[in-house]
Amino acid sequence: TDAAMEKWRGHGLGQFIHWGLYAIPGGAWNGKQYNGAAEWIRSWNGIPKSTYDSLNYSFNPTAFDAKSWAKTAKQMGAKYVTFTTKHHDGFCLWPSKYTKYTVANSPYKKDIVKAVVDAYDQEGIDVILYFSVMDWNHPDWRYDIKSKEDSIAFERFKKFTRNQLIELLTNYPTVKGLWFDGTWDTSWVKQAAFADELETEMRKLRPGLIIGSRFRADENGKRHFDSNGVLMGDYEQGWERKIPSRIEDVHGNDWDCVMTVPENQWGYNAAWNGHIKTGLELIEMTARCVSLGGNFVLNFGPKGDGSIRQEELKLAAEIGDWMKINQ
Ligand code: JFZ
Repeated sequence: TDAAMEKWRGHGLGQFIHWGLYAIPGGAWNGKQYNGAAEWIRSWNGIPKSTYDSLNYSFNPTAFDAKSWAKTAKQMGAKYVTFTTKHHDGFCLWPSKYTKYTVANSPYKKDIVKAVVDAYDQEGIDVILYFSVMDWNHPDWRYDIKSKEDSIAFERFKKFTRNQLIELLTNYPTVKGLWFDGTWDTSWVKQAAFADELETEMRKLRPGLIIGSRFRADENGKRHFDSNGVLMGDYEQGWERKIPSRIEDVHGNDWDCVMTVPENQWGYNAAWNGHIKTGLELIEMTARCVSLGGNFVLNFGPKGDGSIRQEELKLAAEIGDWMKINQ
């Protein structure tokens, strides 16, 4: 892990990509544009599970071209990408053997994760896989364990999670690490011993694997430290849409800051909310993060058809021009 982290530390700028079924409605439902995070639309808009879950039958991104995504990242100067293999809705962009809710059961059929990994590999850009433990589609997911049935279900869910992670690391052996999400609920927080075991298993399978600190979390989703205050995981994932002010704030840990272009939207939303960051602001944020020893990871939310919106392409080009004269 030391050599792997040495490389990771030098990346400076990364790209985040949030892409999944939520990109199809793009923040709108029944003709009403919703101003919140598009990837949460099912939850915020009270869309019935069965209605949302059948979006897989509409997933056919005809403009998806992983090579052009990777070229955009390269042109921007990104040294790594963090890509959503499965967000909270549970839809898998790879043909997982452990659920039917995958790209294999969409009109598109093909393995998106493989296309992304291959294209970025070809550009020499490291790939980190985003994985949400929380899974709104899976019948065994529980926010809390209140009964015997719940605990039996959650035992199955742990196996399912373990199987999917081992599957990802086996199918895509070139990926460098995992960026975790959806671990803040009590059912998962209570699984410390299981997380220890799984971490050992993953590290054995993939020596040098980089595991983000959000693999563990408390109920606020904010803490990823052991009882001695030592960071659990190879880097601190807590810097979300904020940048530390002083070097003391990072307590000597490695960290990355993930950032949205609008206020707080990750998946594609046709209507961006709040202040829309400019190229100059994003360049300044990159410089601030690097000067404090962290990596800055700028989020992109491709459209339902797989294309990247013009505004994001323009920002990538602006940042890229600046990166070119600074490396
Ligand atoms: C999570 C997701 O819910 C969101 O959709 C997006 O993927 C983002 C990158 O991660 O949101 C979080 C998770 C944790 C915190 C804040 C937002 N946190 O620890 O402060």
